[in-house]
Amino acid sequence: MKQVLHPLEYKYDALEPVIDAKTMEIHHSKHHSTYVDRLNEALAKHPELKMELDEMISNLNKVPEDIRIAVKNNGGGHLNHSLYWEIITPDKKKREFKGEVADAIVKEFGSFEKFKELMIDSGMKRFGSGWAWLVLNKGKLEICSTANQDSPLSEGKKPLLCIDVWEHAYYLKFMNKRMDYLKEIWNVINWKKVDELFL
Ligand code: MN3
Repeated sequence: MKQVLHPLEYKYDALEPVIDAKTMEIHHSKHHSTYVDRLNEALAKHPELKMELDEMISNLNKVPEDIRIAVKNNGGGHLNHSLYWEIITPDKKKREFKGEVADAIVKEFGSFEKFKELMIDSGMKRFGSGWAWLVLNKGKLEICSTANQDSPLSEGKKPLLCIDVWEHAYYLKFMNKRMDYLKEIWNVINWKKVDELFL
């Protein structure tokens, strides 16, 4: 099934000053767009495949071997970025840390501050490119990280929140300071969306 790059629900400069407009523009219109194009090139080789993308990423062994790596990398890239754009927002009302997921986070990790610390640590420890995640693993909240464009779905985990730690996500503004990006992104997290995914 042909995949589509959806436009963002906000303008490229809407997350300034936390994430700069140029980073957003290149990240979405070039990086994300390339994942979608490469994914479609791979899927075109198997028009008989009727699985949804998340189903494919959750069951990579069911994807034809000749396109499996392409689907893992580019399909993962498409899914991961689609979630990333949704869990950040310019809407201040949606940025409030509240809801059932907030209660569950405090219960699981002790406090919001402690949770952030663990997420930042997860992003900092990812060597090279990848993602830091808050996921549900068999109903339990868990922090983890993946390499490249790997998705927690491939490990049977449900993604709730993701932070892109590829350099392309932060380098123009934060340069080599991944830590500063990981500290600032909390100002634009869409907790309303994370709560919806949790429920
Ligand atoms: Mn990215």
